[in-house]
Amino acid sequence: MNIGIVCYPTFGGSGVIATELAKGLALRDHKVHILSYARPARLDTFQTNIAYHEVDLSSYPLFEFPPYDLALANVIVNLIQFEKLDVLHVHYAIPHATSAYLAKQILAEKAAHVPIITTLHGTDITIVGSDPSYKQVVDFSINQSDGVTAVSEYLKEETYNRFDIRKDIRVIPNFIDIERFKQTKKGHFKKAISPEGGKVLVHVSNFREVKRVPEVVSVFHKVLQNGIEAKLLMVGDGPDRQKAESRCRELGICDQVRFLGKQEQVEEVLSVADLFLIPSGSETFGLAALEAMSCSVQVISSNIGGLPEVNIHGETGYLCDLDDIDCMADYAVKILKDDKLHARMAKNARKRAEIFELGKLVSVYESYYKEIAAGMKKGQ
Ligand code: GMT
Repeated sequence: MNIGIVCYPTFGGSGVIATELAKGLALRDHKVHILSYARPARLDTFQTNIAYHEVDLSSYPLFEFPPYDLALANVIVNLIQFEKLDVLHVHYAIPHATSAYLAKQILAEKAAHVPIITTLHGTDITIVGSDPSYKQVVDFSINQSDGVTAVSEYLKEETYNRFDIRKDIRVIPNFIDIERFKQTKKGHFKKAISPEGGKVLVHVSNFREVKRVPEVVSVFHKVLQNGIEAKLLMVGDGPDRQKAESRCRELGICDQVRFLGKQEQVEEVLSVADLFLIPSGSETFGLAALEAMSCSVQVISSNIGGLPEVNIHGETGYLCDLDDIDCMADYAVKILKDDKLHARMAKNARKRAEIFELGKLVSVYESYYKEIAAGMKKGQ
């Protein structure tokens, strides 16, 4: 098939999933076109069958905010017309589903019909999408898509609860490249981080408020108070980094916390981790948790959103109520103090991650594209 994929280029989960899906489809001989305003972080090497189309925003003195939605719609129209796409798959509803709808209307005049599939990822529904500034448009654009998928059962239900959706939403969970994300021997790195041989705790996110990064530091502080020698690696960057650094200073534990910034090879950091912390206040799936689990790292998370569909309490780690720092620290200590439990949960985490193996879910998306395309042909 000739497939168009629209996504954000940043380190956020939706961009990662869209790019990995593109790579997986390209390996199966589909021709994939990725559309974004910058080269996606995970599109780091040349791959036959993948073309990248940058949406160019020409500036004009009148525009304080150049209309990206229109520029994107324009690129979509060109691609469908000249590259003869069989399907257009947009990741994250805002503004991608709306640009796709606009392109569809323009193309209808030219009698070109291409199925449009929207994958809902998270904050496009739970935070930004539900904001009154966007809600009506998001609602409309989702309903205008030919196929709609959500990355978890939780997100599907939230979408029905928050919007007036008349479409059937298919749950297709996020996935992981288990060959890339696996524990590798990184003894020298572990020694550099923790020369005295203590435990290494890791957090990875884009440091937005929902990620609760200061709380990660608080959980870690309590772990130290329990007499566990440990270091905390904070991977990523974003608006709440200062707050997290301040929390370290307030608690007097700056020497034990390292802020590594954005990392391309997260799997290398995860390979030295003894525990992963993700106390998010909103998480529709928790791709970062899945990446950790695939590297055989146990997860301590909040029990909100889609996290319980990924991290299984008592098996792959533990889940606690939102902001219950004591609970998260107690479970962290429990795992870190018990080698047998630690080893069992590491194995379980990897096993659970294998359920979300990339190849299986690329096949599910392939079938879904065909199903939606066939449905459209029937309806014509
Ligand atoms: O909100 C983010 O962290 C970024 C966002 C995205 O769409 O880029 O992440 C959401 O989608 C990810 C991939 O499907 C999910 O794994 C994350 O749980 C989800 N984030 C939130 O719901 C906060």
